[in-house]
Amino acid sequence: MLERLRVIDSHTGGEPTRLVIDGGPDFQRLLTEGYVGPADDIAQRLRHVVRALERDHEDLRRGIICEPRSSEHWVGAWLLPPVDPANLCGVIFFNNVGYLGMCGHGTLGLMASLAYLGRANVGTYGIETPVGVVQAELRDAHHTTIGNVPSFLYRSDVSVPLVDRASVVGDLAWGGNWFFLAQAPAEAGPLTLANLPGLLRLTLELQASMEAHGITGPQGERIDHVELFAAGEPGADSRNFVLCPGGAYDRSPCGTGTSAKVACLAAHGKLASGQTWVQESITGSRFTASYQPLTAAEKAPAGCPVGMLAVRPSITGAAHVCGDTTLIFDPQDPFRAGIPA
Ligand code: PYC
Repeated sequence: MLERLRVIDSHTGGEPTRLVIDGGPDFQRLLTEGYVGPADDIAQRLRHVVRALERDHEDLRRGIICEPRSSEHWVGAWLLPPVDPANLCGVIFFNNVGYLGMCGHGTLGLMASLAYLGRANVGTYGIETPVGVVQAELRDAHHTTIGNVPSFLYRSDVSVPLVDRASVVGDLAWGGNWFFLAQAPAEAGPLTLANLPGLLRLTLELQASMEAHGITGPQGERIDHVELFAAGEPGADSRNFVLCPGGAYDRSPCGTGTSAKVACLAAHGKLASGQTWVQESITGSRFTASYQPLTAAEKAPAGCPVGMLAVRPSITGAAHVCGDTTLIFDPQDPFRAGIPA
């Protein structure tokens, strides 16, 4: 029998998101079946769903996001019913190689898609993710401000060795995903689309080198995003190039990457609380970011070094719906589960 999934496609500053709104796994069941943790631990319940998806639904993930229905540049998003009815929904983001903790551009795309569907009006909503509940303030049909999960600098002055050229020194930080952040070395050339092959070569080597040298997060987490910085065009504080886990680069300034960036700036004393930071992407699209320190009542996130300032980043950006489609999965289709990598 043909399986059908309705998806809403959007892009956020050029970076695409495919939101699955109908069809696929029974998430109400996956949220409860086999779950033994505390009922009100929303992030843990969504991580439980991620494990079930990894165990039983890899074909669907690959089929939705890989060729021939999509490509490695896309981020997918499963729309879930909320665990806490006070929140608008849950969302689990994925890409060509697996699942993400959070996704900033994807959350902006989610809100534009829900506005398009008439499921969200201007206002502020809780969105449940596997790394915590984020706040999303829909400002109009396209613009949203995200109050992201607490973010922090984990280690600074980390040297990542490269073959045949000087090591790159930078920060390891959490912004809802793990990042290595560094000033782009001069020999990398400019952060421009014309220089993509060189930027991809360098960042892929940095990603592989961290893996080979055991450079990880505090619990051995893979540092799967690499973010290089250079001066921005007028009006932007900085321009970035972000390599994603599956080898694609982010066309947007990367919401979790910009969160990690403001956490590093805060920890280095280079950005005051409430001060804005305009982050430009390699395509020229922009997010406006700022942060607030956690309140005394808020717990520092797991893995945050003792004494390190953890902050709550806000990211504002725009997304546009660009497709409203039904995907078809035919059991007789040899590439039903995508073209194998
Ligand atoms: O915007 O957080 C983000 C993101 C992560 C991977 C691609 N985009």
